[in-house]
Amino acid sequence: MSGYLQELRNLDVKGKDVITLYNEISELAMRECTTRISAKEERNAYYLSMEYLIGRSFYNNLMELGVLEETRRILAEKGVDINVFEEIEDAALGNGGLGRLAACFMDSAAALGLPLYGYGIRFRYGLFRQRIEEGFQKELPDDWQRFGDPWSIRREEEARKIEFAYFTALAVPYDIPVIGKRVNCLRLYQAEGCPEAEKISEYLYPADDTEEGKLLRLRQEYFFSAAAIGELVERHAKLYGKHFESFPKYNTVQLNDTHPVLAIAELVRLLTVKYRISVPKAAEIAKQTFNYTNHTVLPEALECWREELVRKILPDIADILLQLATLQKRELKRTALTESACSDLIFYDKGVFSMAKLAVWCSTSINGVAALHTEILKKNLFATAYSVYPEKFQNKTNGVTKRRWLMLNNPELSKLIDGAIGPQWREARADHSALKGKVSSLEEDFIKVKREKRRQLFSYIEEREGVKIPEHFLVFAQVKRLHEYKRQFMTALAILELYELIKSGQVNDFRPSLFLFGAKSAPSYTRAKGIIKLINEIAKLVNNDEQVNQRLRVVFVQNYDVSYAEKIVAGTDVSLQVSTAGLEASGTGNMKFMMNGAVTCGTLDGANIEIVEQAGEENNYIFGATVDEIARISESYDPCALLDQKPLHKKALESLVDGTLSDGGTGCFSELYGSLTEGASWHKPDNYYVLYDLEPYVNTLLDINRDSGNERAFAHKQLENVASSSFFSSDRTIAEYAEKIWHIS
Ligand code: 26Q
Repeated sequence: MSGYLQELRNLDVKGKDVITLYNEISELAMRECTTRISAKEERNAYYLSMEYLIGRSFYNNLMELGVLEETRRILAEKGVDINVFEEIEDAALGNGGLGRLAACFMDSAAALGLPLYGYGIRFRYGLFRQRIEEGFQKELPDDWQRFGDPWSIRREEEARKIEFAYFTALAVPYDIPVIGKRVNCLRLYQAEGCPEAEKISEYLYPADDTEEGKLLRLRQEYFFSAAAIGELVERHAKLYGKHFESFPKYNTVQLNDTHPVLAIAELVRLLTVKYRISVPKAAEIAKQTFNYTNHTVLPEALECWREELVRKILPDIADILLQLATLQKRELKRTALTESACSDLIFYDKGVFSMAKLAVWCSTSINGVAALHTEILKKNLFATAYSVYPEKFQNKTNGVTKRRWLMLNNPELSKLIDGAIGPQWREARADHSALKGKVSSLEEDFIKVKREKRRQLFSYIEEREGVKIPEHFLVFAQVKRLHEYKRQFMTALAILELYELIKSGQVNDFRPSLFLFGAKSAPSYTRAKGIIKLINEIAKLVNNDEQVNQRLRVVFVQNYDVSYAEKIVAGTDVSLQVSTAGLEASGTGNMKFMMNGAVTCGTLDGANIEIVEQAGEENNYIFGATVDEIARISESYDPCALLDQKPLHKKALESLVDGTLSDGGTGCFSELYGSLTEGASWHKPDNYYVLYDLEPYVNTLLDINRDSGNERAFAHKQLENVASSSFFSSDRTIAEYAEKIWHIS
């Protein structure tokens, strides 16, 4: 890196604007990376993902190259504050958890020196930029390349043709180096050639867990899956001739949810059509090549494609899928399975392909993303498949990269850890659990770090949102995509109740608390947008009430993204993870908060269960119905009866429709009201058990508020969480994938 530092020292900064400087420095660093991109190994793992929520590359890459501090110093000498680059770029080529996980995984594999190659789409526009106007979400295009894109290299010479009915798209790779012990490559394809082609990589799908815009989405899925598989097949033919039986020996492919499942059909298509291998043999090769990760059990997120639709734009793929379906049926006939078991397993039925079922049938390994989630897959979603091939099922509890989510975003806490146990914990795979024995002696120092991170967060919020929060406020944060199952609505109702309790004097010694929200809603998800408006109206009510606002505040930040998250997780005291039990596959925000020393206030769902296993229930706040309890009561649950018994709930909910809060004449608050009391054609009233868990939620928030009064004892709990968070490093997760699924080293 001495070349980079020398050139940086020589760099003339005079008269250059931030964007020019950003591009020039990034290019200097890039020169170092590209010369270090590692050659492929004999056996490689490939990660196919529709989404990569990378965030900002600049600081992260300089850190990974080991030159961040030196760059900061050299720039300071030239009169440039390195923080000025924070106004630039935040590549949001993903919606939420699934996309951010892919980015963490790429980082960890490089850090561990493992040959993992990512494939995806280089969307022209990422996830929309969000503005809040009059309390409502407004979506603006995210032109993330407007400052340039110095972190990727266009590889025109490696472009591939992807055939669709009526047109051919050119898939042009853009390679993004992923820096660690080795330099791996994330390859994103851009679609070019004709206007229809260009459309394919124009927009990231802004739907999280919902179905819409089918044709384009199908094109996107096939586009990058086919480009990636085409490349692997061609490379194999070059290196090993036409001996495709050995393909799985050299290639293992991880399907990040069902979005890239057409890769299975494409592999079979190439092997049968181009290399004249029989369908059963090709299917066998596919089965040994692919692995599938499931990220959600919500029925509306399980992708199905009508044959007719597939045929319209991908006729050859439709044929291959039908041949595979025939093969699967024949295969099942030869077993002793009952008819109902067989019909549970078949991926093609009544003219519809189920991508999850195809993935389950055609994969060596199937995994969930937290222990509870994997159990639910085995017991419910894929119960029949589990009874037939139990050996396919594995759990791989998610993780997050400690480089971005601790070392980079929280250097203050990282230094505290260095001081206590030495800096070895920073190495890939190393852990910091030695901190556990030292927690009691670190409380005072930790309180100072938290105070500083909170101050930084508040000053950033003031800059971005124009609201000032007094420094002593305790921070409760719920930041994640907006979805009914995540129950931001329940937090909103809980705040209304706390407001009432404080205002009426029923609760007196309430420590000043801020409820901080950040969330994007899918543009077409009307109810979720209503919840955003509701939170903003509650913020207005509470923050303007002089009687209460010295003890309670509510802020909804605009355009929550990776860079905002880096600041929020560091400055937060209490992490709100309150999904309906059984519905949050894992959660990874919960892990980032834990690593930065927030206690979890949450339900027994997803990875929360493992968080309290690691850090102790006494250091966290668990409440609410469990999966079993919900299963027991679901038939008899009557939210209206409950409302009649609970005047506090009734009052909170009534304020949506009694004139206390205004939805600007849109009717969205009475729609929200109705979702709890009446339901709709597609679900029961209070489908997510908001009212069921509300009372224990409010009580838990009051407990936390009381406990936080003992600052030392509360800091102790927070530090126990930091000390127990090593398990949630994605280095651990990736080491498990490498050993148990990919068999790479
Ligand atoms: C499906 C069909 C049609 C259109 C879109 C979709 C679609 C899009 C995005 C389905 C699912 C997603 C994203 C899912 C997701 O982000 N899941 C999250 O994955 C995280 C990483 O494993 C988990 O931590 C979260 O619990 C899970 O919600």
